[in-house]
Amino acid sequence: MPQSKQESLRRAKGNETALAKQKQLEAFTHEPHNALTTAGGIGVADNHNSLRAGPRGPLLAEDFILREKLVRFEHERIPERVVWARGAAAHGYFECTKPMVDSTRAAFLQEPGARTPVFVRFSQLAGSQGSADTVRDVRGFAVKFYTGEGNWDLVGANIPVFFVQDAMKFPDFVHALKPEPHDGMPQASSAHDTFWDFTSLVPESTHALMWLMSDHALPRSYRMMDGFGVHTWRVVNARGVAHYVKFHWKAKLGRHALLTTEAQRIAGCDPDFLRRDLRDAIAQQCWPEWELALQLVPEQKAAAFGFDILDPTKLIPEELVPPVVVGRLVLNRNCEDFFAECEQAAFHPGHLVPGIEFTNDPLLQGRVQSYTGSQVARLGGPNFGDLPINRPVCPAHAFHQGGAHRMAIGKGPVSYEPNTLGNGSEFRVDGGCAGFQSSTDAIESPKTRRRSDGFDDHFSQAALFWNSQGPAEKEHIVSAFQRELWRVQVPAIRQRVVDNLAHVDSRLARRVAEPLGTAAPDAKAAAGRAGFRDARGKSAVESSPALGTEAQPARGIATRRIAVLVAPGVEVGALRAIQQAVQEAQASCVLLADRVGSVATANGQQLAVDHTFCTMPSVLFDAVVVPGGTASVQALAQNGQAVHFVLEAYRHCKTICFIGEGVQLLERAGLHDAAETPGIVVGRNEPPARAQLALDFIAAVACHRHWTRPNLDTIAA
Ligand code: HDE
Repeated sequence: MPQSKQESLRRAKGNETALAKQKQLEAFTHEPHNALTTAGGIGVADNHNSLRAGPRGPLLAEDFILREKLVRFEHERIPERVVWARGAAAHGYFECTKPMVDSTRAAFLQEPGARTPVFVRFSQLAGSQGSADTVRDVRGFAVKFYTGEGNWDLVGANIPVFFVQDAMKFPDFVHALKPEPHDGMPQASSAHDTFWDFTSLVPESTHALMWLMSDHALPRSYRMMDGFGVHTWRVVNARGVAHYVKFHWKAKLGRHALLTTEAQRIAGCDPDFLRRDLRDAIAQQCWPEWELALQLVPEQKAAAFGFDILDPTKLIPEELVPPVVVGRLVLNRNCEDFFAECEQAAFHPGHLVPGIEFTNDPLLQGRVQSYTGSQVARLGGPNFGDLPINRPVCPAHAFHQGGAHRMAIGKGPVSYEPNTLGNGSEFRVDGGCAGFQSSTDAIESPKTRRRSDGFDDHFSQAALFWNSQGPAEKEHIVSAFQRELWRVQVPAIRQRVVDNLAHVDSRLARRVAEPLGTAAPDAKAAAGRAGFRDARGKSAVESSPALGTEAQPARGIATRRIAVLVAPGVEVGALRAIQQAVQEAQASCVLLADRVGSVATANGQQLAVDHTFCTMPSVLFDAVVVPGGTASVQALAQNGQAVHFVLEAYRHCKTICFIGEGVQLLERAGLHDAAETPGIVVGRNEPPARAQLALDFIAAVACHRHWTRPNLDTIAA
């Protein structure tokens, strides 16, 4: 194919985001022209000038068109969610792949191939709606299944455990996490005194804190994180046989994380990084996908674990109960109206379908009480279930009546049950499988505010988590604790955190303590803790690879973004081979120069430039290519931003490919010995070497990061 044609193809395909945006705009502009009206449909003759008494006179009170416009404008905002306020959402479907007849009578899990529409909202726990996406935080993972038996909401998170065991402590936890009330700071951050004050006094939070300080709290993409139902739920089959169950979402693209410094810089240069990533991937038809896997535990076997299965600060190691994949979740449609869909979506752990039930987890039971109140406050009344995004796909016949913003228009005089006037009673008295029925558990216990003894061990699973991390992940955890605690002003709080960590691992506690100016923790405190113990006190699991991110197999490079640094005189031979390989692998190359437009290649053709180094720094990319061409490389070497780009990508352990003379940029950056370093791919421009170079590059990018790079702390970036 001639180069110019290739180039125009690349231009057309390369900037897929712009293309998707353009398509969207075209769709709007092709809609039939609608004349402007008021909300009541009255035509607006002039939308530029208010009605006034003479050209210089006061505005007239009779201008109902102006009044309507201003009143609607004043009321555009609704309260944001108390927690998980910042989010992004998409539509898709859930497909059952394994019939679960033996475990649950939920209709959507009976037939392989059966599809259920879903709406998924990802979110940040701590930040306000206008905060940045990439802060260190737990991510919400809320899925609304619009099943034929009504809506089921699985309102989970990207970590499998929570910070508190009892609903009574949730408001305290959130108050401690959110900005301090006297000065409203800090936004979207746990690095402050009140958070660590509270959590250091509540040791049950230790396990979740380990997750929060780990790579799981800085996902590279919503598409590259797992999800969890967190609580133990219960599934019940048609014969009434129940199993405890933990729900897991397993990301098809694997679990991948950002580095702290990278995430902080992205928060400044693209605060919408995660929501943009989700939207772009769906627009490009690289549909995000997860497997739904269930850990099923027969009720009578739960006692053997050595911890209470109702405790939401505990997980069930996959080594003890392997998850069974029962279906897949695919997101294939972006929201069209962020407010009407993402903001008005009202999730509720109490939206259950027959065959799925609560357990007595005291955090879960509190949630069931709380969510409706939240939705009423946020959405302005009890009729939020009638909003298009919340409506079930099956018919709903409740005898509710009235209330603010009633959307359904009732028929006839009957809004009560039983009745004879409205065609009889709708509710099911037959005990058949159509309606929701709670299992008939016998409850006979004295009232108490005591938790069960199985809730007492706060450290064994935190130790299991620590033992399951790879070397780089452990370093990230140590550094995250240090960074958070450096922001804590009161030394006694720092000391308490360190002392608690000694119960997890004495080396971890010592490492965290070193640069904090606190006393070393008591080494004896952590003695004997490794993994957790079963009911007989024996150590059951020492380490569990499923809890880390490092040990996963590489899963291709689909949707990864690769920066190509160019300047006039760039040699494009081998670059074309890489671009083609990248495109075939469903990833994309973005060409960056010191200005947008185009640059002349070494053979005199024009090469389109997508962005500048200045507006799109290296943190927004997964890997970098520096093509050859003497003049191009010399120009890049003179450009501080280009040199910094390479240094920063190196520091963040990303794959960097230097072609031909491009390698001089490596030397200019002071990385003389780097050619032998993991993830640095150096190749020649000549045709025989090109195909291999492209293959080596793709394989290196698929590793996500090359954590074993030496002396990273000496890199000036
Ligand atoms: Fe929530 N939670 N929560 N929660 N939660 C809300 O509902 C609450 C808990 C979670 O994308 C609120 O509409 C209490 C655990 C997610 O719209 C609110 C308790 C987990 C979302 C509320 C919990 C969650 C919410 C805020 C303790 C991890 C966002 C506004 C008893 C599994 C869903 C709203 C979305 C939303 C209360 C515990 C996850 C305030 C009282 C544990 C992902 O009602």
